Amino acid sequence: MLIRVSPQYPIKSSEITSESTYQDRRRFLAQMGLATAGMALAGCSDAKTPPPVAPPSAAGTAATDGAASAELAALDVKTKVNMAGAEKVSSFEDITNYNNFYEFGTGKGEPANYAKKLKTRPWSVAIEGECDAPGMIDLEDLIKPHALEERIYRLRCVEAWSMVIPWVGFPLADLLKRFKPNSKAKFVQFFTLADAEQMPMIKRGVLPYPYREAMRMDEAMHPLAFMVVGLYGKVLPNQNGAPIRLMAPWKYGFKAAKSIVKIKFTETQPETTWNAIGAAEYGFYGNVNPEVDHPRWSQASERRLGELFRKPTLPFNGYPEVAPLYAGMDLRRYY
Ligand SMILES: Nc1nc2c(c(=O)[nH]1)N[C@H]1C(S)=C(S)[C@@H](COP(=O)(O)O)O[C@H]1N2
Ligand SMILES: [Mo]
Repeated sequence: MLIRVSPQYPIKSSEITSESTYQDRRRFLAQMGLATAGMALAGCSDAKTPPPVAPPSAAGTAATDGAASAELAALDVKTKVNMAGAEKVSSFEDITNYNNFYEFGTGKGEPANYAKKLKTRPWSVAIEGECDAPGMIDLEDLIKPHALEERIYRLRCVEAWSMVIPWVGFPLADLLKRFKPNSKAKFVQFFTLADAEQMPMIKRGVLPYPYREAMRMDEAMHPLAFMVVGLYGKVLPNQNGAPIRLMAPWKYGFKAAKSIVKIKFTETQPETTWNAIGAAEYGFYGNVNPEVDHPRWSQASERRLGELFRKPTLPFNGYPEVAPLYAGMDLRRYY
């Protein structure tokens, strides 16, 4: 019942966004081949070292990059909103070659390599828990009713590096409402694919799989919370969490579960992967907060990929409009 092969979601070839317009200023630095560091484990409690301080290498060259992105279908993007001010958008190379996706390896370049063969069609998402419309929904049916938007958001990893990414997707709230969460739905949990046949690190990985994330319902319903199906105007590359992943830009990147296969509404706070393996280092909330350091490194500043100097980290990653969600909460305790 769940598997139905259906056409790609809305695509219009005239809508192709030119990568070059975004990345020309970045290409120079990337092509200098600045030394790769990338040794620190993504928000991983096993890591003994602080996060890397050297600028990353952009593993892709312009040539391979063009080839890779050419295979990705363009999406029919209806509106575009820049929510990163005057900050430069990160290059397609950086966004797609410097990844955390532990199911495919802990090195920053491994997901780009090993996720190539991930099968993202057909795909369906199970809807469970405290809602009046549970069931299994095919990816195309999940996406179809939504007008696709581009949103340029900052992404801040708990490891203290950051990027600016032009995501394509739609508000998470609009999706969740369709499943009619009931009055007991206080949290929503996301489960991601854990297929040992396709994902080399499922059996050997440092994390318990499936990777799980969650938010309070009011956080998930906030207009900034975004369901992502693409970037740079095209279908999401596998290493970035194809075919569908979360983005809550005021939270550390580990909250942004990739390759989602199940959404579950719960009454009590669900377990989340990083929090379960290291609660002192990875809070349930995971809100970006320059005043609450990771036990092994400062969160006061960050390394923006492609830039030479660290920059200060902003409360809620520069999205203060979410602050009312946490009114009256001690953000040092609920980090
Ligand atoms: N399933 C899954 N989702 C995941 C991760 C992961 O290892 N597995 N890593 C998270 C972390 S730590 C970050 S910073 C972001 C990185 O997203 P990006 O590679 O698209 O920039 O994905 C998040 N989502
Ligand atoms: Mo991260």
